Amino acid sequence: MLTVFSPDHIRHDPHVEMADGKLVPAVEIPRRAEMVHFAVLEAELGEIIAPDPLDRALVEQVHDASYVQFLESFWQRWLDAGRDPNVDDTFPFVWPTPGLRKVETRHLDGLMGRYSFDAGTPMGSGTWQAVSASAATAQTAAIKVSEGLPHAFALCRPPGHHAMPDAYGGYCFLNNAAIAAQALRNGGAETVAVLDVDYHHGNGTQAIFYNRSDVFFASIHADPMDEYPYFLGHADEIGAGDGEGFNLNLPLPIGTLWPDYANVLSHVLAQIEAFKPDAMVISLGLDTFERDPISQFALKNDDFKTLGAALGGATVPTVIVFEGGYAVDDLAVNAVNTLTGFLDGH
Ligand code: OKP
Ligand code: ZN
Repeated sequence: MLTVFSPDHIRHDPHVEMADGKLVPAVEIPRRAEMVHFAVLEAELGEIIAPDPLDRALVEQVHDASYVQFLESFWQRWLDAGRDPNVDDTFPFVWPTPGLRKVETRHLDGLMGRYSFDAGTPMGSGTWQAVSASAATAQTAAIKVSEGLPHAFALCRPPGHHAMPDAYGGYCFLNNAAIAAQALRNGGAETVAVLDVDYHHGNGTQAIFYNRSDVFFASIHADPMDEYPYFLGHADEIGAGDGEGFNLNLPLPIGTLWPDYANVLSHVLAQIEAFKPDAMVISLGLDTFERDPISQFALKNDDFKTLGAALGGATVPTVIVFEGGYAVDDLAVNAVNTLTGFLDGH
């Protein structure tokens, strides 16, 4: 399997994040991608290439141009505002929640709130370089699949599935999976299915495609009544307008083990097959693992082989996009198990 990877991910190097109501050591760290990169090399899964430059017009098909501009210009604005140039991590703290206005303020604190939805997502001096490389990774993998490859692995970091049309959050800035799906559409696929198997609901991907019937979004995740992102990902969200019936959420309880997960997965895969997509994007989070430090499902190392084989059973051109997974010492084995399982099933 072709892997697309950029070493520029290290430019996003957070040290702390907001969790459990206080600042704690960051978990979305460069070592995550390094572990998966090393594993793909060791397992000799195939060629590893660097991404082509990011296509801004493609990004603006799934994100607001003003939001992308904010991300790109953030660090210069931080410096222009006279703020500490040596700080590793910056955080928003005020948001235009319903009833307040999404004003494009002159003040940076207003702008940071305008373009984010949580305080759990540190941004620093090199974040844009890493984020644009991550999005370019998804774009390049999708173009390779459009050009005829049966599958490709976009080793993205930072992840993307929480990123909204105009807001960052959940360690995500640009929505890599949505960019891959849109690139597949532009490359000739009339219909694309996005299957999100990250432990957390992919609220950003859902929001981006919620009113569209050309992209079917399906997600299996921890019940948002009990887990981040709380305010999206519930089972009654089925799409709207033209998109009604093209959004499927399968929330599962905390503690879910592989047998229950597998049942729901085969149901979702049948729904996707009925949609008859021309291409597929898999948002691959490895945080369903039993020892993930921020998650509470209980898949074991070997379960990822079975997961991969089930995902590979859908013989449609597929882009696999790396999302979450924070048990860094197990990321290598879980990634390789999933990818080799996928190849066996394909
Ligand atoms: C990103 B991805 C844990 C705080 C959790 C947000 C989690 C974002 C997950 N106490 N903060 O979907 O893996
Ligand atoms: Zn996750």
